[in-house]
Amino acid sequence: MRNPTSKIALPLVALFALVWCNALAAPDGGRVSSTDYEEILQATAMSSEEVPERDLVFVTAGPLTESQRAELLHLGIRVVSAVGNTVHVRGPITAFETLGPGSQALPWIYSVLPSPYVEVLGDPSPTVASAEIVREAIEADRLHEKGFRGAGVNVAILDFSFSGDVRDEFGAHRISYYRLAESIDGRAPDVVPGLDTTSAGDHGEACARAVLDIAPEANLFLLSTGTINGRKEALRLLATGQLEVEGETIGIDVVSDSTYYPYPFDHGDGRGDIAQLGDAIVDAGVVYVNALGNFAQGENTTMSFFGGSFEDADGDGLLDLVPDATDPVLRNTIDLVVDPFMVWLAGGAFLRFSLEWDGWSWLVREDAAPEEWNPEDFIRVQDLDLVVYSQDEDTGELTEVARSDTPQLRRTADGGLVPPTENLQFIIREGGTYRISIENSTGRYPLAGPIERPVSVHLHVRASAPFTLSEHTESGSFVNMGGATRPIGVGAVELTTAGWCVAAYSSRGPTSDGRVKPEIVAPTHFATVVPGYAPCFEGTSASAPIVAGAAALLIDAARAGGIPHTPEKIKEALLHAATVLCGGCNPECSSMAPAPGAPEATWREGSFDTGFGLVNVWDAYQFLVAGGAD
Ligand SMILES: [Ca+2]
Ligand SMILES: [Ca+2]
Repeated sequence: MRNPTSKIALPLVALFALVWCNALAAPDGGRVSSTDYEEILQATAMSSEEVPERDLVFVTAGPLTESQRAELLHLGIRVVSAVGNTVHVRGPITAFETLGPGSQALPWIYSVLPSPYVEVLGDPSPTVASAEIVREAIEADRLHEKGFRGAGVNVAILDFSFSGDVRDEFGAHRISYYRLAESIDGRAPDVVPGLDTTSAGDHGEACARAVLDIAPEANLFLLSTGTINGRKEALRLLATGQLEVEGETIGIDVVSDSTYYPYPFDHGDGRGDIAQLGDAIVDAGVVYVNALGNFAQGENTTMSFFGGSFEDADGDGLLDLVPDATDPVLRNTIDLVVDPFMVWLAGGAFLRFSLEWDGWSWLVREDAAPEEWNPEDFIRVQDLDLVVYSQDEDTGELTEVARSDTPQLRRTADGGLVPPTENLQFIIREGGTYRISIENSTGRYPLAGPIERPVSVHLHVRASAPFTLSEHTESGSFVNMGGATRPIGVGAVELTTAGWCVAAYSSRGPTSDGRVKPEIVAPTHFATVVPGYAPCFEGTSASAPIVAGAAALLIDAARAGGIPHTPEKIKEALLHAATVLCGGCNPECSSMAPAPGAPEATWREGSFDTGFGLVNVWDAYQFLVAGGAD
């Protein structure tokens, strides 16, 4: 089979060479995906007086300037919110016409993300456990018997879909719903009481009920944050350790977060915006519990992950993703088989790819500001592009379906660097075999020359129809908050005939800098009455609130006993007391030691699939009472 990309790559060499010569030149490439662009063109062609509106997220190099805001307004695009380098915008669909493939307009926008919404974590699995079985598994019932049920502990739940059911049922203590009112002029949003009526679903409600399964008397503050900027703002607010609502100050003790945003902010090392905010929240005295993700499975799944360190040894411009394969297509691409029947049944499916590599400025050069870099520093960044093909079932021929080719080796207008990420989302009408390649475009820049290096890549794949990613990777498959240092990253265990075993999909560690993730695992696939999830709630989404509930019980007990209970103490107690699950649940113990330097390594070994083990809140309480003595 011929290599289908060699023809496509050639004309780009010249084009990017010109771009490189002028450091401030506009980027090339369709920042709006071709599927979206077709929709925009169709709307533009309509003579209808009613032009539909569209929300998009622009990723920029730095904070939005006043002149950039004015440029957008001129096009009829309003800024809903701008937080750091993500700008949530809204406008008539026709206003985005200038951002199509090949466009030179608005050069300070280097990426356009089609969906502004934060994702939830959920995926199918086996035996349904009752709330009683879950409480027994983590020994929460023993704390209940001592009268510790989370009374007076304030737990915030970050999500974007609440229905109000939990409040209606649990009236005895405080359960309050809030939403972030994103102001249209880009000001920081206010926290407003009440349900967010713009988002359907009840994922947050299922999380709330899971917290109450463990800590039935905890106060809940359910915070609806539907967009990436809403989420960043919510994290910033929580980094003060409290919420200010209508003049009232509410101190937050625990945060439970089972959401993620399908865009990477670091190389899984906890140094990006989102992870740093997670750390700041813990610094403010709050126990932060986050679901690690459901990306570790490769077969018959809707979320998967591929990662590793790759070179282009055969010199065809594509990273050798399967270095040992002799066939060039098999060596340079990985296959994604999407269930044809399910795509047919749904009349189509979306595929989403998020590629990220180790070219972040802090990983490449820490000793100089980007404006002081020399060409070799830029070479260390590397410019990768993501290309997806469909493969003909009979002939094996590949046809390019979508490409994300943001130029990374370009200084942005404000002297910054373009982050090492490529993002694609598009609709397919047919299932079957798709192939993914990662092009290394670094050599097309004259200043870069032939210098190459192995590149560590992370690729998250998400689809609305089941697929199989044959070359999937478990290691490092967590989502954006997963790399944070101080929060508690939670994996999922399911009840099986062998006991509590790690779920195949539960995202694994370690972090890119070798730290143990998950820190702990908790039951998933347990009974719920929440309509959208009944009869059972699953995924790491369901496990994180169990740990949040456990933390609430510990804080309740610690307060009653006058025991110090900083977030570090609570985390240490939970991790120290967790029940070791060697090999997931395999009786043959083979847990891996954490990398040297990991703080937990001094007192316990952790594995990269189950962390320090299954939550045991009773033993954690004993550990706290004993003053943390080993
Ligand atoms: Ca190659
Ligand atoms: Ca690129």
